[in-house]
This record gives sequence, C-alpha cells and structure tokens, in this order.
Amino acid sequence: MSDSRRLRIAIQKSGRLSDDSIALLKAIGIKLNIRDRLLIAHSTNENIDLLRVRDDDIPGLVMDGVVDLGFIGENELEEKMLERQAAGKAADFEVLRRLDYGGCRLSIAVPNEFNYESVKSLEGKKVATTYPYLLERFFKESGVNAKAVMLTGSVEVAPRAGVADAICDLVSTGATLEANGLQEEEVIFRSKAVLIQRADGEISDEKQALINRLVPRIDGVIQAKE
Ligand code: PRT
Ligand code: ZN
Repeated sequence: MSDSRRLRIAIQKSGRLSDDSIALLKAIGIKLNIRDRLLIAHSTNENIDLLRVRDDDIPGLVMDGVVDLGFIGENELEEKMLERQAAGKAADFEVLRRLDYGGCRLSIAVPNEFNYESVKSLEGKKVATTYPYLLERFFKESGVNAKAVMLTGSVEVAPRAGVADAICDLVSTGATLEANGLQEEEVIFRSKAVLIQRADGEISDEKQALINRLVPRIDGVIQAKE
C-alpha cells in the first residue's frame, strides 16, 4: 500500500496537459523523478506522489477520494460531473485554481455544405461527440430535439463517414475543422486546465497545510508569466 501521509496528485500521463502540468509542479519547487512507463512518480523533496493516468480518469479519482488533487481540463471535469450526477454518484470537488494552459472550446461544427442558420437547424439531427452530457445539456437549454452520438475518437470524420450530420468537438486553432470541411457554428463550453481538490472532508491537516503552501506558489508562477 502507498503511504497515506503523502499527498497524491493525478496528472495526465501523456497528452496535451502533461508537459504543462509537470512544468508547473517543477516551477513551484517540487522535484520529481518521472520514469516514462511508470504509473507512480515520487517527489524527492516533498511528501508528494504523482499518479499518471488518462485524463478521463482524473475527475473520478478526485471525486472518489483516491487522490487529493488533480490537474484536468474543465471540459472533461464538467462532462464527468454530469455523467456521475446522472448515475446518482457523488460528484464533489473544489476548484483550487484555474490555470493558464489547456485553453480550448467545445463547439458544434457542421459540413461546409450544411445550410446552418441557427441552433434550430440541428432539429432532428445526429451530432457526433465525445462529450454527450455537455452536448445534451446544450440541446436541452436551447430547446432543440437533436441526438448526441458518442464517439471516443475520429469525431471530425463522422459526417463524411455518414455516421452523423454534425459534430461537437474541442477546437483550439480550428485547423482540424478546416481540414475536414467543417464550419464552427456554436461554442457550447470554454475550457482551461484547472487544479482540483477532493471535497469529501477526508484530507488530513498535514496534507491541507502542504496544499495551502503550494497554491500561493502557483499564483506566483502564473503572475510572473503575465
Ligand atoms: O490519452 P488521454 O485520454 O489522457 O488523452 P486525450 O486524447 O483524451 O486528451 P488530449 O491529450 O488530446 O487532451 C487533453 C485535454 O487538453 C483536453 O481534455 C482539453 O482540456 C485540452 N485541449 C486543449 C485539447 C485541445 N486543446 C485540442 N485542440 N484537447 C484536444 N484537442 C484536439 C481536438 O479534439 C481536435 O482533435 O485537437 C484537435 C483540434 O485542434 P485544432 O488546433 O486543430 O483546432
Ligand atoms: Zn482522454
């Protein structure tokens, strides 16, 4: 078993948030010994262990109290929160800080030849996405009867493949949409990376003191970059 006195932080193992999250931890003075293949990395100067996992798992690990902190995109966090609420599971967490990386938007895009006028143009349509709960919430709020079709990858090719009429996917530069003949029409969620903490009241005073020492350093690093 791992040492329960050590603060556990979940970060994405390999992906768009990994490098920035590790750089931030290093910038606030945490020395890390990361070996590529390993799930766990230990800090050599603080009572901290990193759990390196897929980003999809991070909200649940925090909400279930398996880890104390997590670095995660708000898009993934909000989606998993809605999914857990729908399943009647606890979905508590606290956002400690909104960070200065991982910026993107979740948008609905349609093929260039689609005659899009407003949200109502989606009535009766199928929209492929990896974020069905965020998309269904948008449909509900917009009063549109449309269907979210879940795809975990290659969302941008769904219309061409005849799987859906439109897509709802993350966008940063817009190059992927353009390369696939898609036009961005509705931004349904704006996201950045955030640092979250478990909110089940189970954190020891020692760990909380460590967190309280780390968070102002994060503010310092972000401010220094502005
Ligand atoms: O393996 P694992 O499950 O951990 O990784 P993943 O493949 O699910 O996630 P990853 O690493 O792609 O993204 C992690 C997080 O980075 C996302 O949840 C967002 O919070 C954030 N992020 C920021 C992005 C983007 N920008 C982004 N552009 N995530 C994905 N994209 C993809 C998008 O899905 C599309 O395929 O990039 C493409 C669009 O980019 P542009 O620049 O062409 O518009
Ligand atoms: Zn993922």
